[in-house]
Amino acid sequence: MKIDIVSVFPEYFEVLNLSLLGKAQEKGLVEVTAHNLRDWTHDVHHSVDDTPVGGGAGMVMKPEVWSECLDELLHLEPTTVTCDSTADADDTASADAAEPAESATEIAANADTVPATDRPVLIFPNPSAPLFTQQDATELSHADHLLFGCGRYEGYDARIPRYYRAQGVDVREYSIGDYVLNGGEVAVSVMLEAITRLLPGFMGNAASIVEESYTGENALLEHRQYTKPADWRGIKVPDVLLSGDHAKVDRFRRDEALAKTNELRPDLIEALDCSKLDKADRKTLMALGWEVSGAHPRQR
Ligand code: 6GU
Repeated sequence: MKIDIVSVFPEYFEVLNLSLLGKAQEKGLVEVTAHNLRDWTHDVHHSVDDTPVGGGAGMVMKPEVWSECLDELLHLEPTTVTCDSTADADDTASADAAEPAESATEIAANADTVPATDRPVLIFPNPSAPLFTQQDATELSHADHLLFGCGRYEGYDARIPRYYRAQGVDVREYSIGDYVLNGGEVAVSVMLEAITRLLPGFMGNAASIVEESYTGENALLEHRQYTKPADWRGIKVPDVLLSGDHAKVDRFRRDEALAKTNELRPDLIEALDCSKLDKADRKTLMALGWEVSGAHPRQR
């Protein structure tokens, strides 16, 4: 997998040479290059941002600098988009009012499909975008080329993702959570770690991925884990885990995962597919106050 990152702080990504991702680079599983956006500027100040059109606080990253950079990294020739630029281009109040809905659809285009392996995926971290999930990480782990564009300041010109989408690039915008960061760098390192650890050969133990939280169709929070000693400072490991009865251990862990998810993330219980629950799952969920006769569990 080839990974390009564009940022005004490329040094930030030296952290990626450490630990498992560093090893994966040595093994040739991934090739990460961090570029400095300012290398594509032509003015003496190497400026990458400008004041927001329409007024307001902060600065917005300029489309021209980004496009020179992205065209080069994506091997695209500059063109002019003629297709549906009308939604953005005129001054009438009605068209302006219609515009947010349109951009929302464009952002929601994230949700669509598995990336074609031969097509680069261009990813912009954006606190006002859909949340990045384990499913996105899994999808993106199948791509051959990821290109991350880190915005700073108040963000980047909204025409940048639109333009590249119009060029046929698989463009995605993601937020990593409901809080505000100063820029996309931290978000990119979070997404990259989630994506690259799924690459075949990245982790020693592939089974440990399968059993993780948020993985698979019926995602639950993971059960608690213990190691030896069986009694530590007066706190005992649950007896059943010492029993050697694998079926009982599995059931205990599954019930604990259901109970923990019920307590901390009931939204994940509501998303379960009831047809994939076994009899014991249903019994446990019913005891926790869920109705399990429909397509998805419902709180009683
Ligand atoms: Cl992707 N970017 C920034 N700047 N802040 C965020 C974020 C992204 N996700 C959550 N907060």
